[in-house]
Amino acid sequence: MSSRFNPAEADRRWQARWDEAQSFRANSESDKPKTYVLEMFPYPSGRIHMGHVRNYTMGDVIARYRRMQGHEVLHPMGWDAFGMPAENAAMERKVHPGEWTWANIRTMREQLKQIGFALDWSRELATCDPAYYGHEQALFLDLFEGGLVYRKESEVNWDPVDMTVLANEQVIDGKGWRSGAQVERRKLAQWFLKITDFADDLLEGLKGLDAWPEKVRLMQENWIGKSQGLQFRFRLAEAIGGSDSVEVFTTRPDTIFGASFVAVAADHPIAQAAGAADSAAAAFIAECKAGGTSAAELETAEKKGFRTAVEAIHPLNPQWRLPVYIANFVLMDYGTGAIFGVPGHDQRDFEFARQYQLPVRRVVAFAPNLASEPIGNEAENAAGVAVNSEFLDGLTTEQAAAEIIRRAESAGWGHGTVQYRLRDWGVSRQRYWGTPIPIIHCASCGPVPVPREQLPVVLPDDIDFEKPGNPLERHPTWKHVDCPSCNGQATRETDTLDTFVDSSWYFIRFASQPGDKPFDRAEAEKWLPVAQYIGGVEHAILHLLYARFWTRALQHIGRIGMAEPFNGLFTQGMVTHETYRAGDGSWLSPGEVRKEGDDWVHIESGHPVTAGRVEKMSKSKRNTVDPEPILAKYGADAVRWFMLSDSPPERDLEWSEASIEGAARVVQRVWRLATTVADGEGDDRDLERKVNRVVSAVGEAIEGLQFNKAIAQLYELTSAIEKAPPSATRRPAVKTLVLLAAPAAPHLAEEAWAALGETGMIVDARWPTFDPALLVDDQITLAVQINGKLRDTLSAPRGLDRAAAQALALASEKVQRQLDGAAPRKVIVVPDRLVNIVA
Ligand code: ANZ
Ligand code: ZN
Repeated sequence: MSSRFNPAEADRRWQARWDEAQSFRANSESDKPKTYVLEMFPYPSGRIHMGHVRNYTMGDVIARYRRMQGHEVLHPMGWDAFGMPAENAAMERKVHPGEWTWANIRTMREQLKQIGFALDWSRELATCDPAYYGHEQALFLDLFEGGLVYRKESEVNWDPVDMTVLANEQVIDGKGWRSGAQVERRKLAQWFLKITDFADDLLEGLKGLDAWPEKVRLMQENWIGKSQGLQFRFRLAEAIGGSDSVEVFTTRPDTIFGASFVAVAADHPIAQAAGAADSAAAAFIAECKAGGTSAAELETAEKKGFRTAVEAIHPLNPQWRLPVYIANFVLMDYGTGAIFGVPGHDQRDFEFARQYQLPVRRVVAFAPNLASEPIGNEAENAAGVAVNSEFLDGLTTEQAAAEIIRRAESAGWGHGTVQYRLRDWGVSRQRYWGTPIPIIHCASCGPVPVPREQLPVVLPDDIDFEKPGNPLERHPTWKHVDCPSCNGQATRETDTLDTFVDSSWYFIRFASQPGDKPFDRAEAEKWLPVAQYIGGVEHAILHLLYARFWTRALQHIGRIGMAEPFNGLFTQGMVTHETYRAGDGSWLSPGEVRKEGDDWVHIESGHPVTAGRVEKMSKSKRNTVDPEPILAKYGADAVRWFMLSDSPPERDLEWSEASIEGAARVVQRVWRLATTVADGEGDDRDLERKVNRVVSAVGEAIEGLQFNKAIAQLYELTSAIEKAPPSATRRPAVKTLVLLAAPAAPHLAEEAWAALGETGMIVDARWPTFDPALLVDDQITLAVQINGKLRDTLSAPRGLDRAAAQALALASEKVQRQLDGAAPRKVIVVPDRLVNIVA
């Protein structure tokens, strides 16, 4: 028996054994309880990074733990394989996006396999595979037929150099993130999914997701952004462009007596009419259109407006006239695209009023007697009581709002409404590397779905990235087809689907993958919802919301019987590393620097290096550590162990080679125990109790996703066994230790299991059980107080009688020092808990 565990050899051997035995193949027909464990599938960017390793190790521990508990576990892996980086690579390196992507998948698959994850590779999928995206096209058509897909002109961020639409996040300071060109707003016909139909349901559903982080639920809630308010009309003193009134939406009807102006969005019909009549108005509208469309951008931009010639009439006082502006901070697609401005109580309106010398009136105060307090340097948006507001005076903000809504409804000038910030999901992308939208445009028939038997609509391979824009659009033949409906000449839709569509249903396809349809409902429902989903918090909003929507949409059209796809969600922290900079400010990688004494130097040049903040590993700061050489040096189990041990999983984990070395040493210690444990005589009750407690604690920690605590328990048990004298208890204790370590360090566990003479693989062994009765400790902690103040804590045997407890407490050095020779007046004993000395 070799004295050292040799991961390089053992890892490969056990991975091959699991493969041969198909240990992790999930059987949908099994009658065991089913558990679906899923980590967010990776984008095949090139190589596995430490973030992946951490994420997948956590999921793997749960999967292996449940398996040992006798569950049938589905733990699949695949590739979120469409998207921009592949096209960028194509442009920069002249390699086909598909070739680049598949090569990355091959590399990363091999890397993942080296870590020994308990994955069902037979279910592997890649979203760029026609065998996947063809089914996605079918689902798109199902939703289309179900009335959940529509086409509409909408404003987009247009990059005139790259000739493409940019997402809001790709617009930086009004410029395209790649080209640096000034972004324009353009109207483009695009496909939308009706996520807003489900806005309230998506919001309500959050309440039931109690195994989700509170912060993620809150982020989704804010994103959906439900506001209760009032929608009402201002009559206009004179008509403009055929309208004699303007409809506004407000969440603060209580402030109606504080109105100083009315403002409409640049795209509002009233603005358009003003622009048609007045070139200065038209110029202002054009100015509004330059720059991004994101709400954040509008929020921070300088508030600007153009005063039109029309005036609005206050609904509660016909003598009261308000100027009507076109304003850059009013959005066309929120509410009604028009507002009334209350500078005293809304910051945007406040800034606007400052700019254009409009009145700033107080209509809300903390208390009625503060009615004449002027508004200071900022709007006061907090609730309070209405002041300077006629019949509303003295009512709370909530009461005043209700009163205005009541009056508006009874007088017929407005009605209470609910608004959502959530917009329908625009899924059209003017890109090549995505799922082609399965629609054909015909001049006489309009948009026609591609007939099902013609699916998948496959991307053409012969494309060129020499010119900017969408290669599908300029491909010589691909888009030219006959109309399925009238046989006339028609063209394919050349937009592809947002890659978030690909990730909105992959978890269903993992659960069931028939060849002839996206999934089999009955089979999918055997696995779903996912019991535990793990991924980065950067997906807290979009991906998770889209996946929840997609599942609801499928439920709506009768394709699946559930609304929520992910029962438990966990968002793990990041893997971080110190950053290093050379004298010229350029970033240096950890491999290029060395510590000399207290200073860092550049290995090659010997120049001094500045060590900077500990930050998320990223290519741009060059502070990444490639998992592969680390795996080669220390083996999979040490890396897995480290990933779990050093921080709570929701917190950042700072990379440290010293910790990896520590983990590698524990692996060897467990190995040594397994290979050298000698049988002794007699039972070791202490060790028995320790083992029992650790079994309970490790299970509890894994269930609570507190992996670092589970690992800490394993450390403790290892030490306890090492220190224990020879007995008949040691060998079973080692066996239990190995079982408990199996989810975290599976290769070591298999090897040790065999060394202990067990037959069969540990992956097929059962998780140890514990005796709750033995959890009760024989030692208790006794608190000792003097006059009610804690002075000492003492360890004492359970069940000590009062006299003995009193004696023990009085013998305490700290107590004696406090009493300073004085005799206690009285001693109160609460058995097994407390001794209070009255001095
Ligand atoms: C008057 C008012 C007074 C407002 C006040 C706020 C404070 P939330 O709560 O986010 O839904 N608003 C309405 N439609 C808008 C649009 N299309 N573009 C920009 N702003 C718009 O925001 C609702 C509030 O945002 C509305 O309530 C309206 O301003 C403004 F003390 O009306 B409020
Ligand atoms: Zn036609």
